[in-house]
Amino acid sequence: MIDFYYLSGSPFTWRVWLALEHKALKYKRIELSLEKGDLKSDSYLALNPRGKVPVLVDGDFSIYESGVILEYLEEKYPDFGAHLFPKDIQSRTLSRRLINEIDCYLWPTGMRLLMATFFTPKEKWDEAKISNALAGVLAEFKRFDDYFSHNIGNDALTSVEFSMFPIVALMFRIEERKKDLGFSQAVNPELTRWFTALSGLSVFQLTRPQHWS
Ligand SMILES: N[C@@H](CCC(=O)N[C@@H](CS)C(=O)NCC(=O)O)C(=O)O
Repeated sequence: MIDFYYLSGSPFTWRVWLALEHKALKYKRIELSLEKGDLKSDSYLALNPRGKVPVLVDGDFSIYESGVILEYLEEKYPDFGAHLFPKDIQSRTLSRRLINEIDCYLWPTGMRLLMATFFTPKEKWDEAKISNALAGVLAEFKRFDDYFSHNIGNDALTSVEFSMFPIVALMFRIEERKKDLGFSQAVNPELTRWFTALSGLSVFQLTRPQHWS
């Protein structure tokens, strides 16, 4: 049995949940709470000394870092459910590059925008800081124009979609809270088309953070 340590709303845990579902694996989802300090408890730090989610425990093997977890699931369970990476070596390598770009470049810009909005009380919002963070997010998303234009977003789900979707969802969620953010007007319409198409699929609906509804 696989134990999957999860935090609602975390894009890195969301991608692993999507992958577990996509591969139709049996797993137990263990929900952690930041407020209760679950991530910094001794027992959790023994699984991940960085005190971050996600962690996957598969029998006697425990692993953290979501991108590596996706690779592990694909290699350990090649014949379960659907594949998480394309078979062809060039497509697979390009997928890994995209995931690296998401983690190293896109996510840090998204995190800055989250910090300036979601994690700052409304009365302390600094509009200059927010628009600066938004500019960073938009510049990064622009680099993925080609991806959004060529990904039809329904029958070729891979780890790239599972890594990108939670971040895009978070950006739209910020805009729900700050209606004049201007994210949806500024991004490539192909991104919105892609997001709408994926949002309609059952795997994304099933895994949507419960506290978001
Ligand atoms: N590179 C890590 C990032 C994990 C990460 O940053 N997780 C965040 C949630 S999105 C976390 O656990 N934050 C809690 C903390 O830092 O205390 C991965 O891909 O798993």
